[in-house]
Amino acid sequence: MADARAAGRGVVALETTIVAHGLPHPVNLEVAAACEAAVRAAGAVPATIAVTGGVVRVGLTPEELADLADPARAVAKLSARDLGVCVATGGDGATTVAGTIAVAAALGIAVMATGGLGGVHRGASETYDESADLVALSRYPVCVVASGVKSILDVGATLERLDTLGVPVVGYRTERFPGFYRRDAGFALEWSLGDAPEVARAFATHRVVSPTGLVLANPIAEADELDEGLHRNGLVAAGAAVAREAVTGKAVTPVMLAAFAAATGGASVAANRALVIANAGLAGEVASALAERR
Ligand code: PSU
Ligand code: MN
Repeated sequence: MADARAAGRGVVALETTIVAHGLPHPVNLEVAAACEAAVRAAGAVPATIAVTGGVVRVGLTPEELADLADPARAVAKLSARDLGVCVATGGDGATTVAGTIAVAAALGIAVMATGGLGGVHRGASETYDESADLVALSRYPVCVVASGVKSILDVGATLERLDTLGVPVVGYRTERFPGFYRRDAGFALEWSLGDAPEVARAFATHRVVSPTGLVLANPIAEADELDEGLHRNGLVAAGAAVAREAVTGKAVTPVMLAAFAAATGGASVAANRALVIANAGLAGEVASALAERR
């Protein structure tokens, strides 16, 4: 990564919770490699982040990535608050968006890519379940490219929280907030930008006037969208799985994603794969545009 900087190239942080906990094996490993390739194709350098043997790693070898992707390893899911203890105890773990941008910010990496952000869960007024991704975005000055928030969430409440937290939400070539597996979650956006240099300009100014990150909302390509009926079935199945398995905390999102995949015959996995690779490519373009400004 230091080499990339010296060469004036942009760097994109990539998370690993989607690899270890979000996608089934072996698609997860293939997607991790494809995301790195998409960043490189955009002229930037991928920095896939995880903790292995108590060391925060920025950039993983193919063997290390394969290890993280191996379901038998069942590595920890690391949010920003977990990093210190995981390192101190010599543990292994995959970083969420929150964990990844905490590390990225510490190293001066300005851009990251994910699939769908975490957010406010349905029923959060009872459970208080709101992803730490939101608070992390309010703390770390990183531009996060995502296809909106996961559609299993309370999207409206999540957008309200991002407003409160001072995190700008900007559509990429869209004025509608994306719905993860679908292009439109049913909410209008105030801001939309049309290319990576424009995003880089916006984020460069934002960083001067605000301590927060920025969400660049990139909708899934039309050809990759999940069928509307399948999406509805997936939502019902995901909600039912959480109730049936009585999961709480970190386990909620992985259980919902797995139930969604089962209910859609794997179609949600194909959509997730397509959108996260596209987001990595766009993040690479934004990182390259930011590097060009320096
Ligand atoms: N995007 C995906 N799949 C995922 C995630 C994002 O397409 O699995 C992960 C990210 O790491 C995100 C996490 O930070 O899900 C959210 O988990 P939680 O709701 O527990 O905060
Ligand atoms: Mn949660």
